[in-house]
Amino acid sequence: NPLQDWWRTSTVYQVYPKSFNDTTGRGTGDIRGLMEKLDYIKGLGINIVWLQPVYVSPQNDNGYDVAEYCSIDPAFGTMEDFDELVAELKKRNMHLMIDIVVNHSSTEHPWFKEARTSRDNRYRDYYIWRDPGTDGGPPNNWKSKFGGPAWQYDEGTGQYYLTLFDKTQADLNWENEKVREEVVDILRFWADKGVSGFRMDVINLISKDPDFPDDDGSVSPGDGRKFYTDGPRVHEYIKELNEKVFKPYNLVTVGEMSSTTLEHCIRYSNPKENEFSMTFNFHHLKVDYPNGQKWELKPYDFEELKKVLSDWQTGMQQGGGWNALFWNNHDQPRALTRFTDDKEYRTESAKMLATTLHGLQGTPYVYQGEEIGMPDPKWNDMSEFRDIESLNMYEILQQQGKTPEEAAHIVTVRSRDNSRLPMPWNDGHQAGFTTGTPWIKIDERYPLINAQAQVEDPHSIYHHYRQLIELRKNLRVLTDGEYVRLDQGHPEVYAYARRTQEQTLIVISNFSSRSVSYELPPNMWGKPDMASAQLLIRNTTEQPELAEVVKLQPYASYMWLIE
Ligand code: TEU
Repeated sequence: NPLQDWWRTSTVYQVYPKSFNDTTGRGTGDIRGLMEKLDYIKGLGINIVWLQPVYVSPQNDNGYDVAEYCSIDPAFGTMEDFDELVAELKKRNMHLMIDIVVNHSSTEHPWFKEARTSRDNRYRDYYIWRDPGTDGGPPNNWKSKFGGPAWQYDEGTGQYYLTLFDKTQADLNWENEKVREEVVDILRFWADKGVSGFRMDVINLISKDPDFPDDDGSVSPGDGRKFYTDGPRVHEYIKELNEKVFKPYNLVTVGEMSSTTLEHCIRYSNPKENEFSMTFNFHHLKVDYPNGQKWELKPYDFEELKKVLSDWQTGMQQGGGWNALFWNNHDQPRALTRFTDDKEYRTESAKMLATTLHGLQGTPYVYQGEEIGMPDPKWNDMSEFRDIESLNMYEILQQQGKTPEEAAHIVTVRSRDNSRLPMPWNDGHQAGFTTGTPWIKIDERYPLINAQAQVEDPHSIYHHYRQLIELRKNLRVLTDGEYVRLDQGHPEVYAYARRTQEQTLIVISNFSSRSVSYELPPNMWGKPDMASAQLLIRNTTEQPELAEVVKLQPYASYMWLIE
C-alpha cells in the first residue's frame, strides 16, 4: 500500500541558509550554523530538513542562480561541512533534502560562458537561443517572472537567450539530451553523498513549445506561461529522472509546480506514474491576487481559500496524488500576517494556521520562523529590500504609473523579503543570528519573538507544532482519512473532517477576530459517538466539548478525534 511510505507521516523543515545561522560573522548564514541548530529542529519532531541552495552562485537570486552544481559556495562553507551535516542528520535519524535548480543556470556557469562565445560552441545548445524577431527585438512577447522581457540579447553572437526569471538566470535546453544527462549526473553526485531527497525548483517549466509562439493572452495572462508551464514533454523528462535516479536511490522528491493544474499534479505525484513523491502548488496562495495578478492588492477571499484547499484535497485524494502542505516559504509573505492577526492574536493565529494545515492530507512543510510565529517585518524604506524581484517590481510599478509611495506599499505587502529576515535565536546581540552585520535587517521584535523564548515556554507556538508533528506519526486517519469539508461557506469558520472506517477527525478553525459559533451539519450530529469525541489539540485555554453548536473565540482552532 503506497500510503506506507515513510515520508507520508513525516514533516519537512525548510531552511533558507542565508538567513538561518551565521558562524563566521560574515552576516550570512552557513552550513555549520545549521549544524548548531539540528537539536532545535529535531525538538519539533522533524525528520526531513530541506536545505535551500548552498552551491557556488553570484547570489543574484540568493542561490537560485547556480554557477556550479556540485560545489559548495565558500560563503556557506565547504564540502566537508556538507558531508558532516549529512552525518549529523543521520545520527539524529533525520534526512536531508536538497534544492535542485535545473530549469536554468546562472549566466556565470562555465557552460553558459562557453555557450555565448560562438554559435557552434559545444555548449551552445545547452541553452535556448533564437534570432531576433522581425522587428529586431526579442523572438516573442514572453515576460520574465521577475518583470521585463524573458529574452536577453547577446551582442557577441547576435541572438537572444531565454530567461524566464532574472536576466542572469539562463533557461537550460531540456530538448538537448546532453543537458538531461548532465542533470542525471548532478542528481547521482548528491545521491551518492547520502542525501535522501530533492526539491526540484520550478520543474514544470522545463519543457517549452519549440516554436516559441507569441502568447495572445487567450488562456493565461499573456506572458508566455501557457507555452512552458506543464509543457509537452515535461512528464517524459521527469519519468526519466525517476527511472535513472529517484527510484534506484529510493529518494523522496517534491516538485515545485508554478501555475500548474490539479490534473498535472495527480500525474506528477501518483505513485503509479513514477514521477515525484509529491508536489507544491500555489493556488491557495493566490486568493488575495485580484484576477490572479500578484502585484495588485485586495483582501484575501476566505471562501476561495477554503474552496481551493478542499478541491485539491478531494482531487488529489481521488487521483492518488500527494500534496506538499504549506502556508509559508521564502517566496511568500508570512501567512500569519497575510491571513490572520499578527498583533493582538499572534499566538492564537499562528497555532490556528498550524492546526488547520496539519490536519489535511499530505506532507506538511514548516518554513523557518513559522514555528515561532514570525510575522512580516515592518518596512521603513526601499533601501531595506534585497530581493531582485521586489527591486525590479518597484521600478516597473512606477513605469506603469504608480507613485513611488504606492509602488513601495505594494512591494512591502508582496515582497519575498517578508519571509527572508534572519532567524531570531534569542534576545541577545543581533538576535543571536550573527556577530557581524546581517545581509538583511533583523526584525526589531526579536526580544519578544525568538526561538529560545519559544522553546522555553511549554504553551508556545513551537510546542504546538511539536504536538501536531507528533500526532501525524501515530494517527493513521491523518495520513489516509477521506477529506470532507463540513462548513458550507461559513463567513468566519473553516471546518472539515478526515474519515476512515475506524476513526473520524474533526478540525474547526475560526479565521476571524470575532467570537463566533459554528453548527455542525445535522448528518454529523446525533450519533452517540460524537459525545465521546476526544479533544486532541487546542489553541485557547478553554476545552470545548464537540457539540451540535461549537463556540469559537477569536482565531480558536480545535482538533477532535472520534474512534
Ligand atoms: O520560485 C519560482 C516561483 O514560482 C516564484 O519565484 C514566483 O514565480 C515569483 O515569486 C514570482 O511571483 C522558485 C524559487 O522558489 C524562487 O526563490 C526562485 O527565485 C525561482 O524559482 C527561480 O529559481
